[in-house]
Amino acid sequence: MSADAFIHADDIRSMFSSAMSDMYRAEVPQYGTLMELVSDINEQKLADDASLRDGLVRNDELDRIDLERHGAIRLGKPEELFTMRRLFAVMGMHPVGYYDLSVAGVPVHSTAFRPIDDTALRRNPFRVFTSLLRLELIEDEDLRTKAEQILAKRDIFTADAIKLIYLAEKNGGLTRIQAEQFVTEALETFRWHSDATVSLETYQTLCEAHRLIADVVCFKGPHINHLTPRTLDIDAVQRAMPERGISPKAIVEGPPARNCPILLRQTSFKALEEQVYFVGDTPKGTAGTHTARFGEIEQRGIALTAEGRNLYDTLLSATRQAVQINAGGSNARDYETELSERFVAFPDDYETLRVEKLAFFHYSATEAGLNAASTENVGTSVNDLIDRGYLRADPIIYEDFLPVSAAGIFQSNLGGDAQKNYQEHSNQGVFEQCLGVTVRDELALYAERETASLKQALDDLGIKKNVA
Ligand code: OOG
Ligand code: NI
Repeated sequence: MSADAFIHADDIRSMFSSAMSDMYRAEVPQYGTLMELVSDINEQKLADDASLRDGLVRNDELDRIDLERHGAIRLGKPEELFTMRRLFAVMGMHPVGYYDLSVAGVPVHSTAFRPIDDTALRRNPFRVFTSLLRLELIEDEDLRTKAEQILAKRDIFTADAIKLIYLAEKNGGLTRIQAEQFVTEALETFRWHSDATVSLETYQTLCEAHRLIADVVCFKGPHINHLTPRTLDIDAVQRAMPERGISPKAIVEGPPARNCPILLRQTSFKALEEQVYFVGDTPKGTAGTHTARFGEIEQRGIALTAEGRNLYDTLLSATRQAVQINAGGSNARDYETELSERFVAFPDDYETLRVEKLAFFHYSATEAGLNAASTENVGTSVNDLIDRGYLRADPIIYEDFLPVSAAGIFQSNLGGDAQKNYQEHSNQGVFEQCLGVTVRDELALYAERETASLKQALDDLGIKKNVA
């Protein structure tokens, strides 16, 4: 079969992300309400802020805003992660970054499956934050063995999904008909199942060890637990949520509101208490409930260099040490004030972020630059070319996640007394063994994109310069 009979992986990802969104909208009605709110506020923001709109158009980002979302799943065993990696690869999504959440009392480690190159990100940046349960963190040995036995019995992929993954790997792609079938089969893995695989009693015992453990172990598959649209104004959405019957968590995770948004700001809300039938004495099972699925929104800003990220981490941890949010969130305003005050130390204009190498930029030659370069030697200094308006630097958007924010999202949705401290920490090596490959380093990916854009821009201006 010739390669051109294959549908592009980016198109399979778009089909999948849209099918997932439809499924989640049907399963979790508040997700639909949230999507409408986000879309209304994005429209308003674009109408009010011409420079934001121009920037998005220039970066080819405007069209992707409405498509844009991320989801999250939690897996139970190494083979699941291994096959999930192969399933996402069919859609051009690859593991980027390693997140250790055990430090925040959540017994998982994670990666984000996402597209990697500029073109793929522009087409559809759909990502899935994927966590693997760390059973070794269950202290009670009997309970750990029991959880392992329960998980050993389940198979989260359909036989046809596995066949199509093999086919895509063997042939180097899927035809449209195969891709459609693949999307249908893959979706089955992410669906909610109201029949638990265990009794109510086992569920409760696992919940006592950690609610997250119960969420992963007791069900037939890794139900998608949220789908997050990207908003252009998270504070406006947070304020408007109660009017539409949604009550968000007390604080927005991540950096404070700024003129130049950095990294990622997120907030979430509890969406649903599910009816669950536990294995029991009646044919239908013992009825009970489980809260698994929630809603989340996010606002994305510029990706930071290692230096910028260090500054972010330092300021955030100082804030968190100064103000600890209490259970009811009644001191949320104190936290926000502290956060804004600390972040005064983080430059808030793009030119300073660029010159101080705190953030990543996409370079391009301007019309004026191309005109000048056709008649004169424009020089080789990047800063000089920027000052003369011959080169433009636009923010590269952060495509990844933040471990402290992720822990906050996990905790607010697990509820109550889930906070625990685990002795064991980060274990990227074991995670990668389960995955079957090493994860990509997100900072290296941003740096490559910046360097490639600068090289292209300088080439366009007729400048041969080693920018490596
Ligand atoms: C994942 C929580 C993390 C984010 O956006 O940081 C996350 C989960 O609850 O499974 O989705
Ligand atoms: Ni999320």
